[in-house]
This record gives sequence, C-alpha cells and structure tokens, in this order.
Amino acid sequence: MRALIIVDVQNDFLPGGALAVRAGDEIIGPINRIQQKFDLILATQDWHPADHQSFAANHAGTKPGDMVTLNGLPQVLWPVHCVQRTHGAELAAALQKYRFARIFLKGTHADVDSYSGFYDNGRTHSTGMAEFLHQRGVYEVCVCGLATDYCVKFTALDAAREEFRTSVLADACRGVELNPGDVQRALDELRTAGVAIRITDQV
Ligand code: VGL
Ligand code: ZN
Repeated sequence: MRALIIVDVQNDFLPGGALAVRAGDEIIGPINRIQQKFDLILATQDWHPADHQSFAANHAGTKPGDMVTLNGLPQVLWPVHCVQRTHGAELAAALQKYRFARIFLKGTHADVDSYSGFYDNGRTHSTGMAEFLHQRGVYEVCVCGLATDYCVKFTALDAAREEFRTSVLADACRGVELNPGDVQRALDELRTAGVAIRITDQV
C-alpha cells in the first residue's frame, strides 16, 4: 500500500496569502493529476490558534524572519498565517479533495510549532498519522505540497524515521526560501536521510 501525503496546500501559502510561497499555485495541477496513482491520500492543514507563538505579532518588538527561543527550541517568527477557521487556513479551492482519507491538523498548540505532519517540533504531541498509515498497511509514502524547506521537509524526515519508504515529489513542492539556497539544502538533507527525490512523472 502506497500513500500520498499532501502538505499544507492552503490559501495563506499561495500567491496573495499571508505567508505566500512563490509559485505555490503551480503545484496544484501536478498534485491533482498524481492522486490517481495512489491507494490512500492524506492531507495536512496548518491550523493555528490566534495566539500561536510562531507569530511575530505575538512577540513585542519582533518582525517576521526573526529568531526566538520557544520553550527551549529555536523558532523562526512568521507572519500571522493559517489561523483556525479563516479563509487563509482553508485548503486551496482548486485542490481535488474528494479522495482524501483524512486531513491531519497541526500547529494547534499555541506554545510549540509543528512543521511535520507526524509530530510537533518538540516531539511531544503526535497527530496519529504514523499509526493511521501503519494500520492501513502502508509501506511507502510520497510527500508533496508546501513548503519544501519547512513542512514538506520535516514531514518527509519523520516518515523516513518511521521507516516508511519515502519520496519527495520535487515538482509538486515549492519552498519559502527565507535564505537563498534553502530549498536545495532541504533536498540535500532529505537525500542524506534516505529520502528519494523524484518528480511526479516517475511515480
Ligand atoms: C509552514 C512556516 C510556518 C509550512 C507552516 O507549511 O511549510 N511554514 N508554518
Ligand atoms: Zn505555521
């Protein structure tokens, strides 16, 4: 059994959104086309309370891009994004959703960020995604979505760590690139961790 994990294809990460990823909308077509090749399809949704501590607006005297320490973990501060029940937090309208077996919400605890769809950054809360996949006999996962250098990367690293045969579909991802080269570094880090970097035509 092979699963597709579609990470955070939400309005706030698309052009015009609060934390827009350049050309993020270009991945929706490839993601819609590739769904037919998978037995099981999951999605994640970044789903923050308004008081989330990853927002620069919740730390006096800071701006997006600044670094702070949050409960002992280094934390990049972001613009307010993906606040629960707002338009920005909704999955992209053009994303085909009818085959989604489940949507996993993440980033719901105000005091810790959650880039991975499996665990928060402090690894204290599980979303239940690993158990969900194991229970359905999944042995291989392909990860796509936004953003390559954050949530896609950490979701794929956790998948590999959970011993799924893991690929990232490079043409079905786009990155934030807070620093130039972040996407390339993320792909290198993924390869080193045993994650295959593929394109949707190879799946
Ligand atoms: C993400 C930054 C903050 C992502 C989520 O989906 O990659 N990045 N929250
Ligand atoms: Zn977030």
